[in-house]
Amino acid sequence: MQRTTHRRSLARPVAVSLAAAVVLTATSCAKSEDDAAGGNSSATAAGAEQKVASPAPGSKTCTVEAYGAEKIDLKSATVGFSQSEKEANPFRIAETQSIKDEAKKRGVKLLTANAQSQFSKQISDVQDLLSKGADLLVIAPLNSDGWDPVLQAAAAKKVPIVTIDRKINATACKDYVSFIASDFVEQGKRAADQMIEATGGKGEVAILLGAAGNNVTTERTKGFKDRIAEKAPELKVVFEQTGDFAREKGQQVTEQLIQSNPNIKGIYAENDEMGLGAVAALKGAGKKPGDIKIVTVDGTRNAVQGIVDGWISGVIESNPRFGPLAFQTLDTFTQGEEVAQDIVIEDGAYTKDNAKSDLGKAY
Ligand code: GZL
Repeated sequence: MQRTTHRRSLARPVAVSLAAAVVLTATSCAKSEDDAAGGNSSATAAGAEQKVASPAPGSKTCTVEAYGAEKIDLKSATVGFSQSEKEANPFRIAETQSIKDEAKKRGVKLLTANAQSQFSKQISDVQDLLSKGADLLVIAPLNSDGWDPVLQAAAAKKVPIVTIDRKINATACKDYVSFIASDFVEQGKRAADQMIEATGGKGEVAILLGAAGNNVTTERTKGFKDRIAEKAPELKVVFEQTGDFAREKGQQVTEQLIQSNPNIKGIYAENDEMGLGAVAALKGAGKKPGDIKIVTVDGTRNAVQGIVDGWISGVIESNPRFGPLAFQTLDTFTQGEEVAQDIVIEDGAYTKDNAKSDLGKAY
């Protein structure tokens, strides 16, 4: 897998430079729906050593004193993990597994909850984790807004929060300690680079937008459009519609798309599940692999296999393996040391040149 370091640009002055990279071993991958249904056997991507993350340049830091919490021994603490979406999506399966694996490896007691893609349930899930005695929280938010009740409840109990994956609109080192995520704007830019290469930089393309109400959709869209404008002005985005990050909706929207826009040359799917839905729609319409160029984001096993099979041109990874990084951040913080408020997890990419050889690293 090609690994590239991309950074979110942060205007804030760096307080101190922190020890940066965290090198982890990707030791597991998720069973996707197809796998679970007895499709491809999902081998374990053993031993894929990879540099996974660094503090974003310019990131401020946070300490227990600044946050208003107490030093605790992580080993004797209870960590509550709130997952946002139902685990039909391999991204969510791999993300949750990564958290569970790291808690087990560290011997930390873990409580988990899954909001089944319902934001009101995620709010009550987190309240429930607090009532069950969570001393620390790791939250993978479904939405960026609406977190005030949870933030107030956690602050009242002096329970620090680390957010992973999507951003919540709140104050770092006050409402949450650190935000650990991919650089989604860069993912969009890299998807555009792959789309420009696949289409020759000319013609009509469509965007299958992610779900509304979170920064991932906004930033992946911004990165893609900015890059197209910068490098391939003759590539025109003529269609944008949400597929809600879901395979079935991605298929339905693509079925409409190829009826309304028969000249469409490329489809940018803002996650693999929608990209795989698009492949199903093209197959149903009698298209052949490569007739319409598909570029997606996540790095799931079935999407990378789609590159091998010729249906998908490229996949930008969105690394879901937050477990080691989230617990490292909690461990450092609860010992009273400084942690970065903004931590960027590194993402790889798959093309026809490495999809077959790197399939084992997909999740
Ligand atoms: C990205 C994550 C996105 C995945 C989708 O970090 O929030 O949500 O790309 C998932 O697969 O629905």
